[in-house]
Amino acid sequence: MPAADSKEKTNVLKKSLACAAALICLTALPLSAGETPRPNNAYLYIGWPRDGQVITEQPFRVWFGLRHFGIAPAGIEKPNTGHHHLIIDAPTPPASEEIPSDKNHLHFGAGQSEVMLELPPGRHTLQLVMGDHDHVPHSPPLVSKRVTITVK
Ligand SMILES: [Cu+2]
Repeated sequence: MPAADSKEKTNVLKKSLACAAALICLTALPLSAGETPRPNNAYLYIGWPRDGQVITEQPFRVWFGLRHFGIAPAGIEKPNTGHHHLIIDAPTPPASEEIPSDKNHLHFGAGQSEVMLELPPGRHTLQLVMGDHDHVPHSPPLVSKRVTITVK
């Protein structure tokens, strides 16, 4: 049985090496988020419209839901706070960079938690991202589920 025994030892060694390599890879990854921490139980969501909602009246109200986290105006550095960004018809912005400001990336730097929107007819996506005092997502990023709506 010595052959089987040594094969087993080799397998164990291979597994340990794989674990060590994985750990090194994880620690060698560049920062994938901003520098501002946030609690793990913080939760961001779009209260309305719901995913699949058909919008028949414009403008329509979009409201932002936030749990276990606070709102502070842009420029104010306070632990466990940030301000909302609404991403319209665009992918989730990079986690380590300042969120762009354009018609697809709306900033609510005064601490607003809702907005009246008017969009052209068709399908649209909405997603919320919290940003810190510098408009950079927190670590890890606090992002809502993306909802798809149809504007008639
Ligand atoms: Cu911002």
